[in-house]
Amino acid sequence: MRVRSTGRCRTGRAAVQSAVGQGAGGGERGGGCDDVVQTWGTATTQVTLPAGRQILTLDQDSGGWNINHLGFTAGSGSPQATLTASPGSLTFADQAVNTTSAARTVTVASSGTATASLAGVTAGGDFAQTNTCGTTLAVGANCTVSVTFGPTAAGTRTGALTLTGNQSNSPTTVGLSGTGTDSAGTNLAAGKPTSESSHTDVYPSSNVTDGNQNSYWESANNRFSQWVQVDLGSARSTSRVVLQLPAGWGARTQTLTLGGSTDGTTFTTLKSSATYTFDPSARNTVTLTFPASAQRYYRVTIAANTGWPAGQVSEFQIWSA
Ligand SMILES: [Ca+2]
Repeated sequence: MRVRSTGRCRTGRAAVQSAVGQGAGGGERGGGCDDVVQTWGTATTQVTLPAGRQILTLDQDSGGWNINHLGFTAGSGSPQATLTASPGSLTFADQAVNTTSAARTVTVASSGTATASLAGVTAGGDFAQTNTCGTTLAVGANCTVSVTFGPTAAGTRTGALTLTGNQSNSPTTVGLSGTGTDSAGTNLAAGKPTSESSHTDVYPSSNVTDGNQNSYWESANNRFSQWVQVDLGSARSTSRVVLQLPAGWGARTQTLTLGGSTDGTTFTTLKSSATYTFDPSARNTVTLTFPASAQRYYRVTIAANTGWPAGQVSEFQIWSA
């Protein structure tokens, strides 16, 4: 800025000065200082202003000062839009498959130094959204996004809320996750520890609770009968067990029994020995139902297999209902 003295006729100082020199504006004579050549002083300083409207106050030390020109130039950091979403991630409560949760709210704040222009707000995966954001968000303004979770399948479901626009941190994202639960209950065996009478090669019993239909347990070959079991950790009442083999395998039958135990030693027969067909047309899935019974250990004992000389199970599901 340039300042001119009208009072005591000397080169001025501004409260924000950082450097004062004889200015390019040259000298002149002014009122009250007839005998003194007044001198333009050019004070240049640099301050960083926070976002929003600011008030600049010039403080004279004595006398009076005229301001001939006050100029502003953009600093090295030009105004930028920034969006801040809170919370930064959302985890929904368990939700039955094909139902929709109550909405959870994400607050989006325009926290930069320029107005944010929104090009799109989307929720991916099994999530949906509505919002109050409009197409622009002034500095300091907020809007809300309401997110719902509608799992289309059981298990962990993930997605993201994505806001695209001119903000420097575009896309602004919020991680979304939730667990879809089967409308017919919960697979209590998922991820639970297992044990076995034997296994061959790289096919341990842990494969039967890993949630992957393609990974399987296979017992030692040519040594029937063989068993595989799941430990639920505590006695849980169930009435349905689902056994699977990899969906692409050829059809076969296995002759098996299902036992339950509360101590891992004494087993009660839940399903007597019978021959079950694993058929790729039915996704190689066999369902065993039995009167509800509270057991901690569930064991399948296989006495015969027409497809391979060993017991084979890829998923051992124990359903709560
Ligand atoms: Ca598996």
